[in-house]
Amino acid sequence: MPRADTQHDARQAPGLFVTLEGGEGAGKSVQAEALTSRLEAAGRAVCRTREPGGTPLGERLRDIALGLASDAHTANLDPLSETLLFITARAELVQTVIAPALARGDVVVCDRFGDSTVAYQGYGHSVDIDTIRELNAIATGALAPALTVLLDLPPADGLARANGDRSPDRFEGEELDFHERVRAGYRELASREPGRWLVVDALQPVEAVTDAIWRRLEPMLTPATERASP
Ligand code: Z5A
Repeated sequence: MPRADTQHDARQAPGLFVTLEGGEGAGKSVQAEALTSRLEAAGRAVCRTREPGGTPLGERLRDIALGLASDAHTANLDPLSETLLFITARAELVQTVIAPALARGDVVVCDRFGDSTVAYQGYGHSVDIDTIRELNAIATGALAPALTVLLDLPPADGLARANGDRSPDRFEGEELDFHERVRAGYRELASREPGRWLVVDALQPVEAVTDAIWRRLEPMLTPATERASP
């Protein structure tokens, strides 16, 4: 059952909720930054956040889920436990960061959200997808993004980009097959709900990717004068 408090705050709120999804190295962080700049230049207040993370608890859970924590026994979490960690972090992020920002009228730009759990733990690790959807709904008060951008590219290209930046975490160390399942899962999700998703070829240069997102996002921005009126 959705959490009534979050539902009231976030689903009816004046802000705009945008999420970025995709595989490793797809360019989510780079695009989150570029979109934040464009949105601010357009006069919109932006709350930029990420999953897992975005709150002190979320950052600690991130270290555990990604196998970066110093206690080695968390390095081999089973998929259901892993799912519940991401869900816990999401519940707190929505309550303490996303819902208040949407209530203020901000554009929230979130690097990964509930679709990551469906793609990675569901399609990637075979956790039951209906269960994940239900857990997502409970954790978020059934909050759904107005726009979800899938930055799509072959996993080998994304992993090469990501691994160029730092040493691989637990997910980046998975077999290529796993990342192919995640990609196929994302594409299926996007094809089922084209009104919410925008699929962008992430092999394009950074600015071309930003332009493609902006073409879809800009018309969704309500002018400040309209937002201020009763
Ligand atoms: N996970 C999960 O399993 N379940 C869940 O519910 C959630 C998450 C929420 C998060 O780790 C991990 O958690 C993730 C899924 C799992 N798996 N992994 N690994 P993360 O946050 O550390 O990883 P990430 O989200 O994949 O971030 P990333 O690897 O940093 O990728 P990115 O943000 O999409 O890419 P980037 O940092 O913007 O760019 C990477 C590099 O590519 C960088 O050098 C850029 O300069 C370059 N780049 C970016 N765009 C371009 C273009 N267009 N051309 C050329 N080069 C580019």
